[in-house]
Amino acid sequence: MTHPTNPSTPAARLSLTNLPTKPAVDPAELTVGIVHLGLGAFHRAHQAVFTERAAQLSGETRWGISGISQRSTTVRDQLAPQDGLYSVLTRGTGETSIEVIASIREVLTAPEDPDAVVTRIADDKTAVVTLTVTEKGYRATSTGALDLTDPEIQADLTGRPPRTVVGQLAAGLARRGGDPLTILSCDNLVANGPFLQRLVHEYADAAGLKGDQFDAARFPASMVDRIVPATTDADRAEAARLLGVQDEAVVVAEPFLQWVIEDHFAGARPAWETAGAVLTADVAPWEQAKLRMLNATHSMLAYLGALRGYDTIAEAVRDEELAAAARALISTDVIPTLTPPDGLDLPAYGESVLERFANPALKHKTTQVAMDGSVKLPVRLLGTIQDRLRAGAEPDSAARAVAAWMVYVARSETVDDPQADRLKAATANASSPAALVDALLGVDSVFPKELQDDPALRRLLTTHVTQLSE
Ligand code: CS2
Repeated sequence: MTHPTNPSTPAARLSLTNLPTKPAVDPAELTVGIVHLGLGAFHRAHQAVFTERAAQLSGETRWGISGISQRSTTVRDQLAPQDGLYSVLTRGTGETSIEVIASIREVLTAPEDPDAVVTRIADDKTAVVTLTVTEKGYRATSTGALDLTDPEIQADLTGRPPRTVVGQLAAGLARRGGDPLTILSCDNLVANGPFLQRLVHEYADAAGLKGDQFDAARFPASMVDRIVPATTDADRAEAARLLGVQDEAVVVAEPFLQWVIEDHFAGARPAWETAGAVLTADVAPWEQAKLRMLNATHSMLAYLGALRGYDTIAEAVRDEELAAAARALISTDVIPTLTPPDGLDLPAYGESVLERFANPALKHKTTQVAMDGSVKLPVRLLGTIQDRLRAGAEPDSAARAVAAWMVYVARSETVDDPQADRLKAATANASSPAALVDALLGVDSVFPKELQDDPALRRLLTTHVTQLSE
């Protein structure tokens, strides 16, 4: 281990030859059996950790991960000089801990090497592809069909080496000759497995790709949970202090870690249950509870918090009025729409979520959670609103969350959202609360017709937008 003698000398980088603490598995023994699309911080703090623990506990060495960065070369540039090694800095109410993770054994950058990505997916030794590509990475319409108007989808369909996730998966399946593949979505979407299956099949139809591999592939659903804020310079400095070497790829996470996976695999899989994952026949109740309680209140606190000038979610949830708004959303609007999964006490779950948000050691920015609202709201809030309206109830709290998004979109100079241009164009001339509600409710790639036409929802939104604009 090398320690810098002078603060201006950069510390040596974490790598196989510069390992301050031994990872739980010997990286030299691991071979690639998993391809992961979307090598962001979340994957590194979640599935990669479960996979490493499962390898350690089961003794299996075939589940190293080939991680694919979908857009920039940043993560590759961070991980490649470190032989794929990085650390997870766990920040809870107690002491911060750090652990080096070795399960990522290869890093590819899709734009630079699109064919290598397809080859990896097609490889006989790859049994599972996992994905964290965020809501917008799926390129679906609001009704869950493949968006054939998307320019990247159109470009992939011309036959270039694919750049979209759906194109990569379809090309990989078409080229594959070995055992059938399991494709496991780990994004915050409703029924993420079947959702992805439909997109891949629609893409294959449009591209004229066929073969047994498409029918034999399995797309289990899964619910993932861990709060992973963007890494800051302060986190990198703390990791360097704790490790004694520089880790450019460190990720920060809360102690909480959960994965519920539908037990619906085409072939072999890592023994993730040994690492605490729950394999079950039905993920839907878990996923609904998590999306509608955790992610919905997260988004609500992000918008209401940002409007009040709070920098982090922890600050927002410490504001009594905002905490009360989140509690009202959970108890009045969300819980009545849920079927509790096995043994889950929903009110207690709701409280535990707010407690996690309040973790002061996590500097999770309201603006980070506020991103991509046009694709998050439908999943997190609009289903709840629809269910409550159908039951004859007035979803006042959920409408407040949507109204907060509307005011946030109108007030922000630039909106970080795949539909930013559309949203900004819609709101450009909205000079009153009612006009703002009309303008955004009219965006049919966000709101289904049933909600656009609902007078009660329009009224609730207008009341809240008026209050929030004052
Ligand atoms: C957050 C999620 O950024 C967001 O929109 O709501 O990333 C959230 O932190 C995770 O889903 C927690 O599991």
